[in-house]
Formats: sequence, C-alpha cells, structure tokens
Amino acid sequence: MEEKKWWQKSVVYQIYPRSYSDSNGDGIGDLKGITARLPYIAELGADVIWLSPVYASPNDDNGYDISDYRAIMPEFGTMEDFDELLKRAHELGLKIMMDLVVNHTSDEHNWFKEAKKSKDNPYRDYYIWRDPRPGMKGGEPGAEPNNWGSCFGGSVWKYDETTGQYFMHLFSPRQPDLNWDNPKVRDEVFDMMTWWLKKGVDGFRMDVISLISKPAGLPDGVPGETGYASWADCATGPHLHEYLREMNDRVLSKFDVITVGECPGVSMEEARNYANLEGSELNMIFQFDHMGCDYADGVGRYGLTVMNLQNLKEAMNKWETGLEGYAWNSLYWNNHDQPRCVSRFGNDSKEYRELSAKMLGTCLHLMKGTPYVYQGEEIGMTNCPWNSLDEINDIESSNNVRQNIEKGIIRKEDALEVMRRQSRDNARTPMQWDDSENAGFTTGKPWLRINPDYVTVNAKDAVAREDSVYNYYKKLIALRKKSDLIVYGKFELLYPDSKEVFAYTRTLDDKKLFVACNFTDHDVDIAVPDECKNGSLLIGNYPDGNASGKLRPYEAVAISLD
Ligand code: TEU
Ligand code: CA
Repeated sequence: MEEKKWWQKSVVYQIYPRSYSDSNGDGIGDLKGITARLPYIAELGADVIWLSPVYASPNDDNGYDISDYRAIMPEFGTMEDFDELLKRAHELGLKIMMDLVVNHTSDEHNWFKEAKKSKDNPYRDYYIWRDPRPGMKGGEPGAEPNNWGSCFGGSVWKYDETTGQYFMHLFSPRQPDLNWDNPKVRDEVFDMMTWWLKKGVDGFRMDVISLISKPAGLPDGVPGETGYASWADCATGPHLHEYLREMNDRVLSKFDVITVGECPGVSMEEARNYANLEGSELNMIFQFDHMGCDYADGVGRYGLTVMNLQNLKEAMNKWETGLEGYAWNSLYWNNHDQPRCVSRFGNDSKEYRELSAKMLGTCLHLMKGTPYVYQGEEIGMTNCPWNSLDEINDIESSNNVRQNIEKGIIRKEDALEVMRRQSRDNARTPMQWDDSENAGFTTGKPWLRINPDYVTVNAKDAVAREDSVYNYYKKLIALRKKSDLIVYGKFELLYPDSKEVFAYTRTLDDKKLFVACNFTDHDVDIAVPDECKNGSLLIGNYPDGNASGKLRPYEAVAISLD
C-alpha cells in the first residue's frame, strides 16, 4: 500500500472564473461571484477548488497570459476579494489550488517589456531569442529559427524589428516563452510560488509544465501527430526533471500542498518520473492520451472527431495499470480546454443526457486516482449549438480551424460542426445556475453565449431534484471518502475488446468492486464475474438497480464485495 496522502482521497472542482458567477453585472464572472457559490461546491463534497488564472492579464488567452503574478485581474476583483475567497473557502473546509502559468508570461509583463528594449537588457535572457536562419532576412517566410508549430497555429517564432531577433511563443505571439535555463527566471518563479503559499493557498495546477525545458540548439522537429511540432519536440526537455526537483526542494517540500502538472506530450512511462511516489517532483499529472481518443487520423483535434470507446479504454487502462506502484494518477473527462464530456463521450439528447452523464461519472470516479470535476459537469452541461463562427471567442479553435481549412485538412462547410464538437468555448459558456434570464450567471450581457439548454439544465433544478446528475455526483464523491477500496484498490480492465462496455474491477486485499458502464443507446449483455455475483449494488444510475446480467442504455453499475 502506498503511503497515504490527503490529496489521494480528494476530489477537485475546477472553476473557470470568467464563466462561473458574475457579482457586479458586467457580464464577466468574478471572485465575489465565486465566494457566493462556495456553499454549493462544499455541498457537492469537493475538497479542493482549482482556480483557473485570476492574475492580472490582458486576456489574449483569457488569463493564461499573465502580466503580473502578484496582482488580481481587475475584471475579477481585488486582492482583498481574493483574500476573502480564500478565507471563506477554508472556513468551509475547501482548499484552493492556484493555476501556475510559468512556461510563458504575457507580452505585457514588465519582464518582457524590458527584454524587448535591447539585446543587452538585464531581462533579455528571461525569454528565448534567436537570430533569423543564417543567410535570411528577419521577418521573411522561412527565416524562423526552426520549424516548430504553435499550438495556436502558425510558427512559434515572432520577429522583433527593434532588436532584429525572433522570440519564441509556443502559444500566442502575446505569450512569450520564459527561458527556464536562466537561473534568475527560476528564482523569480520560486519566489512567487512561495509568496502565494505563504498567503495560504493550498497548491498549484501547473500549466504545460512539461514544455518548460527546451532541447539544446532548438533543432527542427517533425510535427507530432497532433500537428503541434512544439509538443512532440519540446515535452520533457533535457533539464525538465532537474527543474521540477529544484522547485520541489526550494518550494513545494516546505508546504503541505497538492500539485498537478498539465503534461502534453508526456508518456505514461515518463509520468512515472513526474508523479513518482517518493514525492520528489509533483503529486500527479494530467495526461492527454485519452483526449485524443476521438481524433481523426492525421487531422488531430480540429476535425470531425468521432468517439471511439476502444481508444478511450486503451488509454485509461494504460495509465491505470502503468502507474500502479510507481506514481499517482489524475482522473478527468473535461476541463476549460476540452468539450463537455456528456456531448463528447456520452449522449446529450433529451432522453439520455442525465443517464449518460451519471454513467460517465461512475466510470471515472470509481477508477484509481484523484478525480477532477469541471464546473457544470456535475449538472450535465452540454456542448453549445453554435450558430456561427463569429460567436467563438477561443483563440485556439479559431486559429486551428482556420489553419486546417487553409491546409485543406477540413472543408470550410464543416467548420461550424468542428466547433460544435471541439471548440474550447464549449466548456466556457457561462455556468447555468437557474432558469432565469442569462441562467442566473449575470444581470448584464454575458461575455460569451449562454447555452440555450439552461432552461432545463441548471444548478437550481439539479440541487433540488433527488435523481439529478448533481445528487448522483454527490453520492459518488461521498463513496470515495469512505472507501480505501475505491482510493487504493488495484485497477484491472475487463472485456478489453468490447466496443460498447467499459468494465473493470478494483481489488484491495479481499475486497473487490466490479464496475460496468454501457456507452451505447442499446442493451448489451455483460456477465458479472463469478467472484462478484453475490456482491451488493454499491451504486447504479437506473432507479431499480440491476440484477439482469445485461446493461440497459448508458447503464452503469458498481457491485461491491467489500
Ligand atoms: O493548455 C495547453 C494546451 O495546449 C491546451 O490548449 C490544450 O491542451 C489543447 O486545447 C488540447 O487540444 C494550457 C491551458 O490549459 C490552456 O487554457 C492555455 O491556452 C494554454 O496552456 C496556454 O497557456
Ligand atoms: Ca463581474
């Protein structure tokens, strides 16, 4: 049995502040709005709140472009509002995990304003500058120092006329990458982290932390299957583990914190180092293998994706079994960057939305690892039926869809359907609190379209209705709290070849749990393993339980021999 840690039994609730709750009628969510909703989150049973960035930012990437790490974005409120949020959360037994975005800053950060003044500015080497390719003129197509592609389309290099060099940006040109090989940058980051931890925050989610150490010489790469050369060529660079261990030694080890690294481009084998059980780096990481389960070959995310359960099972099984005994796992279906899971992996029709949302919750929350619930997932919120590309705010999906059309990877007439399936904005439509105007999110004009299904899909209805997704998630979360079998039991996949059912067992000593989830809209025969036949139904998403040996549409059952 691994040494037990509190964050292994925790459930984390993620808030995207811009879209959670607006307290002052400007159509933008804010800290006071979150504070007012803390009892709702505590009632769900979550232990930790992951706050997407609330720091000062010009919002080129909605807060993931930070211009001052020790100030609050004015649209979200003041540092006093933050202190009040932290205090109230702690009073309710909720911990706060901040979003640490230190692979890059905003181009409005003072460090970058200084760096771009001249080549010999003291802050120049806080960022990654290179000359144009030899023999080429800066700014000319092909003069970029290498061929890496930005996650937001185009090259990762932007030419700066003033100093005649390019600077690197794996994301938008307004998010220049920090140079982690510069010890002054590491000092700045570690000081800032300590400053927040001394304020009393309880941990960090670390944005694209796998990309912070760039390969020496920045060689040309072969664009990865995602089309983002930077992921394939940048993840887990030469000094990555050295920097994470330094961060752990100098900061994290001095506090009792929860940490999760967002790790695009990291394999399960490599994750054993990032999230090793000795605790020398991070507690856990977010993997991306299962997020590619519906990608069309050669197209990556921004195409007409189609759910493939076998890919999903294969990815989850690899991580559940591969980390066993080496590292701790995180569990998530969605977040602020991903489509809504009930639309993507379930069925958001009127008939099956709630049933499949509960099935997905059962499937995830009874696996081994720390589960993450994204705002609105607990009430079965769905992807938005976008009417036009003009409604889309998201820089990533807008740029990638446009780039894929230009490259002929997708047809122009498919662009809207691609957005309906994959735009990050599907996760960013305002939280649906009730059936009043603007779903109770704001009294003003919402910054992004509100999903029209808020009239029936909203928290007020969900909290009040015993058979709602919210009250089912509440039961799932409560089960975890009182079961070492759910937290520590060994995972084993069953029926790997089934295209319809995701089934597995969890085993701890003589205790066993059998979980079976039907991902289809029709009955499927599924044999309960002999050793579970005389178990008892721990939880199921049909009101009358299940003893029939088959699973009804989107049925989930958990049978316990505890
Ligand atoms: O995400 C990393 C990233 O590449 C995401 O855009 C996501 O993995 C992608 O959508 C998968 O297709 C982090 C933040 O979560 C994201 O919101 C930021 O835009 C990005 O980094 C830059 O900070
Ligand atoms: Ca507001």
